[in-house]
Amino acid sequence: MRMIILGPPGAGKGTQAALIAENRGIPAISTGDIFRANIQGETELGLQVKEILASGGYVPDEVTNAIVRDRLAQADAASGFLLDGYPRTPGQVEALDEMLAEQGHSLDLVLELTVDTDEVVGRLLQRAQEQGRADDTEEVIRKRMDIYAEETAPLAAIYSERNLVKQVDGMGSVDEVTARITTLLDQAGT
Ligand code: B4P
Repeated sequence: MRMIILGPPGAGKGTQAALIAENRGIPAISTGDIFRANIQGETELGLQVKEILASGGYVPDEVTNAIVRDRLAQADAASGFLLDGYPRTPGQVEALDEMLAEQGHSLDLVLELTVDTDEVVGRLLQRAQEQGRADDTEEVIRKRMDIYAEETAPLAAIYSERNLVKQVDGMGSVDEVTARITTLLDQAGT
């Protein structure tokens, strides 16, 4: 199973990706987590992207695509994966298509989590209090939402044309959303 989870910042992508991946026995690959781990480890990549993440901007496609290419080449991703937070731009969609074609594979499903704007802002401000992530301030959240609307929201249309998108209501508790996704994946026979 090769899947993508799409949705605005705070929609629950990372939360649900971890749960689904564990349940289906595939790795959840989060570009955001990879960047944050590199920032924490003060690697060359971490130093390169630290300011970008803190400001809510997107890391350049060539950097992000190279990281995903390396990650998908690892053994645990050979029989399936769930990508969380990637692709985020049309250029990344194209790059992912190329990576999959080189491996002789294609995407099976795109899960799109839909959540009200007020709800996502509330969740991220809550996370700011709990975890103090550098990009969870009100100003940066607003910027991330704007960039998402401009750059990433249109990706759903690209994948819809390929009949890959399944929308899931992301409102409600984590367990309620997980139950909806599980039902959908079971129905899709995955
Ligand atoms: P991400 O790590 O992807 O951050 P995100 O969009 O905020 O989603 P996240 O997964 O963390 O939050 P979630 O919705 O699960 O990206 C961070 C940054 O990295 C980007 O801004 C960009 O700079 C860079 N980046 C990453 N990928 C990139 C790419 N492909 N190209 C370029 N740049 C890239 O959860 C949010 C909060 O809600 C959590 O606290 C969670 O506990 C809570 N929550 C989840 N579900 C809930 C529910 N049902 N009810 C209540 N709370 C819930």
